[in-house]
Amino acid sequence: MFGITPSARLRPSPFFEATIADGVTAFTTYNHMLMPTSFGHPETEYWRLINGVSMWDVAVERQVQLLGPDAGRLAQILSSRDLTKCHVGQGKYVALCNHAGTLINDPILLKMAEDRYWLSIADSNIWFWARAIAAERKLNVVVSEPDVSPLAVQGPKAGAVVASLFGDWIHELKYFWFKETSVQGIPVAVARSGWSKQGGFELYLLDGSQGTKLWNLVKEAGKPWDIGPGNPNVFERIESGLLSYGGDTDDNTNPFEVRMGKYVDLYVPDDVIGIEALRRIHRTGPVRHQLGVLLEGDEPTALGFLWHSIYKNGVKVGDLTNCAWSYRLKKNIGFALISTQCVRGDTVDVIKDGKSVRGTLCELPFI
Ligand code: THG
Repeated sequence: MFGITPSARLRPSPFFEATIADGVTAFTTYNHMLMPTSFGHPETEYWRLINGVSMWDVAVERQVQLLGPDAGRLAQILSSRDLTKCHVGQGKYVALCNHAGTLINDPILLKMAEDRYWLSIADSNIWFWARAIAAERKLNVVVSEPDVSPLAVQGPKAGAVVASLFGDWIHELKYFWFKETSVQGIPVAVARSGWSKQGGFELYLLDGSQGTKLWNLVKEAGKPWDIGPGNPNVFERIESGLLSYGGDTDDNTNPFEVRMGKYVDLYVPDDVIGIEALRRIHRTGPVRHQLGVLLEGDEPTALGFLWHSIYKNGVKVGDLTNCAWSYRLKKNIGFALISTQCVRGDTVDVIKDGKSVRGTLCELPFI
């Protein structure tokens, strides 16, 4: 179709060569990197994740490292979730908000040491943000990007594959916890996490020169379970109700609107960015919320992943922020970011190119 011009602005993934060798057919951009989005067989890739095991280059989930005596303070100032009980070796899903309480990223925070944290970020520039806040608050902390690149192994058979490489102790890891170790001389942090609800692990490669080696080790170890390449799977994530920052959010979305209220601790100190706004929004109640939409029709639609307006009784009430064919429900499904006046069970119309598709609102997740 067309090529991509290499430049210093586009950081290569350590797994890039390996994914090319394995037949990647499409990429998206994320954090100034390329992420594989297809290996040419979307339905096979989906069922492999649901029934087997799939491996994904998610090096685009880049790490923002906070290092120094004030690293913990900065992590808390940036995050509206209480981190006082976060242990070394533990990860937590957190909401980063700006001063208006608007969501600006939804990373996994990893506490590497008392004075060292990583934010494993979604698609927005948090190095700028963290450095600016650290400087303004006069904190003793260095913000940088370490040489770290996650490789996800997801699906019901992921545990068997990862255990065959690292040992049975990986089954004892609790959700979002991790351990630093190595395999055949490749340093990695093994975490129980990943952007699917099928279970699995993320191997954070700690030496970018060994990407092809790690990819091929996992590929080889996974052969008995029929492992294959995949990517954060849009069909599964919509069925499972997983949020995509920047896909399902706009410049005005707060955590309460997108089911992240449980990660906002209103009692955190007043110096946490956005907490005063979040307390106010919590008091008055958000104006939108996130629901599922089950669309009429038994054929995959071409609604795609751009936002489409949602109407009820001829009045615009919200947006469809994604839409995909569910192979398990045999329906088109998507997320609505919609007025809190609209509730589960309501009938709505999604409008695209002047054509209207009927849908019913439901709670998330679908499955
Ligand atoms: N892995 C790593 N980094 C990441 C992602 C990842 N950074 C960006 C992006 N993904 C962060 N976003 C999410 C969104 C949802 C979840 C994880 C990362 C998730 N949510 C579960 C849910 O909503 O049901 C569980 C949340 C919980 O129990 O706390 O897993 O994938 N390294």
